[in-house]
Amino acid sequence: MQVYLIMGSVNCAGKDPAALLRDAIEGGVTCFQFREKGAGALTGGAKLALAKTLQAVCQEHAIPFIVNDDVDLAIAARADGIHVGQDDESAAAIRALIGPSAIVGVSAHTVEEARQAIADGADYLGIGPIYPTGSKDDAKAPQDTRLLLELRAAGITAPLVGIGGITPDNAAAVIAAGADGVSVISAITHAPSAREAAQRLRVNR
Ligand code: 3NM
Repeated sequence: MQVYLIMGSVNCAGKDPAALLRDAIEGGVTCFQFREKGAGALTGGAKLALAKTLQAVCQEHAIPFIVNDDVDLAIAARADGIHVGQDDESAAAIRALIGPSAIVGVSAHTVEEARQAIADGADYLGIGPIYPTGSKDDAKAPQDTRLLLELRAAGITAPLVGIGGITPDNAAAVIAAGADGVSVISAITHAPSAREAAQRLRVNR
């Protein structure tokens, strides 16, 4: 999860999601999360069809395909994993549904939430928003790298992925604060070249 791309059709601004994903992986994306949310998001069969298309691209390149929130979709598509927030079921409950070998990621906003998610068996934690983001309507206040530093100072060794407003220019600060990887939507999906943006994230982190 060094360079972790999150994307759904609404993030692609008219570009073909599969082509964008392929470009980004060729640039250096190491993990993908399908997050089909927001105004105009696909539902039902169309959502499953896009999931399968993007999963095939991930499989061609041997990177994990992770589904955001939707446990039924993750099971139906046989995804490699699922990422959930604090309002969803616990990592333990999700793992019981999706299977023992699945990757389970949890968003955490405090040290307590992080400890609980790890106790529940989360494989990694998403920490954010680090910087202001325009990609999530209900994002919390940005906290810069403060929580990453706090988590590491508290002795938490679980894999941490920073999220929110991360770009090739600030990715190194996120890693320096203790993150194992950077997770982005717009830095790649809105870039003139997804491949170049992914390359720069990979090199600069
Ligand atoms: N989750 P961008 S911030 C999906 O804080 C998501 O948990 C966040 O998009 C969190 O890279 C966010 O364009 C959006 O800022 C990240």
